[in-house]
Amino acid sequence: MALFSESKWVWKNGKIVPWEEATVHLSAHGLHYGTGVFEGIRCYNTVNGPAVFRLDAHLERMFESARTYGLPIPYSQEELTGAALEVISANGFSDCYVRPIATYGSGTLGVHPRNCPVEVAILAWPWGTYLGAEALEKGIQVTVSRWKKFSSLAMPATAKACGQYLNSMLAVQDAVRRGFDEALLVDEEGIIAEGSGENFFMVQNGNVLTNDERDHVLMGITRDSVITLARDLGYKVFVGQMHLEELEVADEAFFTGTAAEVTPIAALDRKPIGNGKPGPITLELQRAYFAATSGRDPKHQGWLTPVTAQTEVKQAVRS
Ligand code: PPE
Repeated sequence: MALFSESKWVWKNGKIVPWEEATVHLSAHGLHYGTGVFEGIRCYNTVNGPAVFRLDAHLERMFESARTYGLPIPYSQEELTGAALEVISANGFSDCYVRPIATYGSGTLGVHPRNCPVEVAILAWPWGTYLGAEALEKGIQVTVSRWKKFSSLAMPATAKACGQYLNSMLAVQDAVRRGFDEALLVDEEGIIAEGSGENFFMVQNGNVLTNDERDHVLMGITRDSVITLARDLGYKVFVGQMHLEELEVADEAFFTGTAAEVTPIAALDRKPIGNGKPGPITLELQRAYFAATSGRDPKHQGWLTPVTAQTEVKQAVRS
């Protein structure tokens, strides 16, 4: 559950402001047309204190999403790094979710965003398990969405842009209405794309399978971390197209995402995957992921940016 009530401070256009003052006008372009890009990042209370997981990769993707949409972010990546750390420490959080957003504000309406200022903000708030308390342990109930994943020829799925989430929203709302936890979106040919807010993996004959941008997915940073960890553990990871009929005979399946972390999928449209319990390889990868996020994996310390590094970053930006 998202706990906004515990968040007191927001970084907005270069300053830390009280939560109540972090507002935009109802005429904002981003509100009318979904014109904006954002990120979702987690800060973990690691064995060495609070640290942000893969902050650089997330901010790099945010700048790439902005370039795709021609949205100029008037800050450098170093400045946003400092800002993210600042908003976490201003709120006194150790475990939290961090949400940078850059969106067109109020200037004119009409689809072309001319004369609209770019508003940049970073929010932080405590956010527990994305898909419910038992999701990580027992796995979730997934349905194949009636809503198709949009093609990257229509909107680049590799960009994390606000308006693109209407497709995800239709899919997850429909899934929940029908009694499932999450939707799996496929393209118009029935090829698997991703969840409403997660990348998708299967395990078959001891091998790990996932897809990539050719199948209209966001190139998830958790996906990338899990591929690396799977290879560290000696698994073969195959990246390519995945069809629903392959999932029928898969031994295991799981979702990955910053919010969802590594969530086992128990069943697809009520048909159990494997024996209907989280599979051993899924659980091993989940443990490896949490070892990395908690600072217990010596090999991947580089994925963690300590929140205490904040002052150094701010000094570096100023000089
Ligand atoms: N696909 C989609 C469509 C997606 O939204 C996410 C993240 C991913 C894949 C996984 O990406 P990554 O977080 O880099 O591993 N979804 C974010 C937003 C969830 C939300 O409800 O908001 C997230 O997990 O933070």
